Amino acid sequence: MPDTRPRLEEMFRRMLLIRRVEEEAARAYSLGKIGGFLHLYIGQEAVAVGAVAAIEPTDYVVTTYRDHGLAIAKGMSARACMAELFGKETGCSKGLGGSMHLFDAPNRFMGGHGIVGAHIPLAAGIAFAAKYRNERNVTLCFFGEGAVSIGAFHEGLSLAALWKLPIVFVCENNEYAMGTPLERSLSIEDVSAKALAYGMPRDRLFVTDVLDVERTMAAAVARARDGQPSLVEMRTYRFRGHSMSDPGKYRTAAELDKHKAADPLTRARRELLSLGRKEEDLKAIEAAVEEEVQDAVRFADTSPEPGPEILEPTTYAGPFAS
Ligand SMILES: Cc1ncc(C[n+]2csc(CCOP(=O)(O)OP(=O)(O)O)c2C)c(N)n1
Repeated sequence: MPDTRPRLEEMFRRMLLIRRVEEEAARAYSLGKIGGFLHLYIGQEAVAVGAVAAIEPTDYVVTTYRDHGLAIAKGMSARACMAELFGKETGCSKGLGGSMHLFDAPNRFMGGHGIVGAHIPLAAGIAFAAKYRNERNVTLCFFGEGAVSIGAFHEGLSLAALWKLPIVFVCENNEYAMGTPLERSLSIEDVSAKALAYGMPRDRLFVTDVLDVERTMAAAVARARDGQPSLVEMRTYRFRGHSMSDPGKYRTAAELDKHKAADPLTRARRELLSLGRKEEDLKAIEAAVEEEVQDAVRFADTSPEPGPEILEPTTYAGPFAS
């Protein structure tokens, strides 16, 4: 049996980094340092970290406005993420995109998209380009269960199946689309069944263990690399409201507590202890993550805002007259 401890330890670190970035973002938002919308990923970290562990750095990720976790999992620094949330020039999108429009081309993180479902055909296009150029890259496309009733979802899956595109569609089913529970927006509870209409392989996981996410995704990624797209449903749960303006009154405290008790982040910590990692080793990881997050907040806070000089180069392709 391979030793899973180093892998799980790194996944724990990444999940914790995302969790702490999100918690600090919530704090900064309430202090008025972040404007606009802020959709937190707290509770869903295992999906991003497990899925990205199953791909190569040259593979692509595309997602929704709930994008901080996947951006960081794909390699964006906490600094670049936090500075973008603060609207600063040092952010990944020079402070012009904000929370919903994180973008990191060098790490092949292709957004951050605000219109529900609209990025699904874009992701199919990225996968088409990779196939057309004979690259072996796979695209992972993430969306919520609220997107699967949108026409663009069906257009994207239909063409991906027809053209055998190297893509995995990942539905992060967190049980609510804003305040609308699953059973009031979908006629079937098993989202993965939508793949049947396109003759596409499907898989479904109730996410409790980040290593299970990696295994499930690894199988789908291997298929995608051979030109067989899949639909994978990750049943997960968000611990916060839809966005910062949502107090989440449509669900009970008991429901929330039940899901928090099954938090994949605390499970990974427990698992590491049971595999023989020492409490002080985990505390050292936690301290290092804390330093990284506090550094990101300081960096974001002290960075300058973008000035008018970036308008032209960010609006038009060069060359520019001096
Ligand atoms: C086409 C479109 N319709 C409505 C909205 C407003 N809206 C933003 S998020 C959201 C809910 C989406 O829920 P889901 O797809 O389950 O993703 P989650 O937010 O749970 O991650 C809606 C209706 C939008 N952004 N785009």
